Amino acid sequence: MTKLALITGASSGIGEATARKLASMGYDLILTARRADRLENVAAEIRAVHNVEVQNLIFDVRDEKACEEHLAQISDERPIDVLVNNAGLAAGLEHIDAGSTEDWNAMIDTNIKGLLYVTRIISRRMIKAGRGHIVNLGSIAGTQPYENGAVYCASKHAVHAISQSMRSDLVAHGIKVSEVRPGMVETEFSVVRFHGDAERAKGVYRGVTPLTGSDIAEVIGWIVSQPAHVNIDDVLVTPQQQANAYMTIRK
Ligand code: NDP
Ligand code: 8X3
Repeated sequence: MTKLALITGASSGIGEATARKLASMGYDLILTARRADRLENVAAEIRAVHNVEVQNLIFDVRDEKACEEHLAQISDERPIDVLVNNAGLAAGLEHIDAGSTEDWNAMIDTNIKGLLYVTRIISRRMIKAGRGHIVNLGSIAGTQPYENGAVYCASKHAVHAISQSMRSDLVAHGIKVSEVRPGMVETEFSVVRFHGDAERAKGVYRGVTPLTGSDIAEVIGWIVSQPAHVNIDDVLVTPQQQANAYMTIRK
């Protein structure tokens, strides 16, 4: 039977690339994001190239009720084989005293609470089915906190902790849990972090060949292709020029 994957935040970047990768592997897809037009374009392009079904759900993962209402639209008839908890953002890059509480709330509500809302609903379906695989998008920031990034780093530390606890919570139900933790990936991430300042965003990748969304999608494709008895718990992926969160060699 054709496998089914649900990917949050599939309207750009890593989520979009993962949608294309899993479609190329024959997965039917349920894609979520807030921007309906962007998600519709992604779905249309995937349908044109791959013989798979794509269902779009447009909602904000910060809204618990919206998560419940939209995810209830998924047919009960088919188990969800893979959930990729990818929707997330960084907002702002400054010392703690200069931080914006609006930015902090956006990161905490999306990266932590949104992931939890979606996971609670989908994990219940997976438990019923007795199988499934959850892949969380953590970050290098989830173990290596850096200056100016207190709340983003805290949110990804939370994803790291949640991933490890979930692994224990779900192991007896035959469900796999994996975390992928990238370093620098050039997507819309930095434009979003700098509130639309594309020039400043470009500077993040100056002199570096960063990872692409497709690089991370390849890793996710590999993780979900392992035999039933193999669980990839945690993968840290960085550009060759980025040794860690604190050391990047720019050419
Ligand atoms: P993008 O900004 O390109 O993509 C983010 C995706 O998340 C978009 O599809 C966006 O869709 C969705 N999203 C954001 N907020 C919400 C929300 N409230 N409700 C629903 N969907 C939302 O960034 P990336 O692809 O780089 O980021 C994907 C994940 O990877 C994030 O969790 C990020 O923290 C993580 N990551 C990124 C790294 C990087 O360097 N780029 C490195 C390490 C981790 P829409 O706006 O349409 O809702
Ligand atoms: C995104 C990577 O280094 O900007 O999670 O925090 S970094």
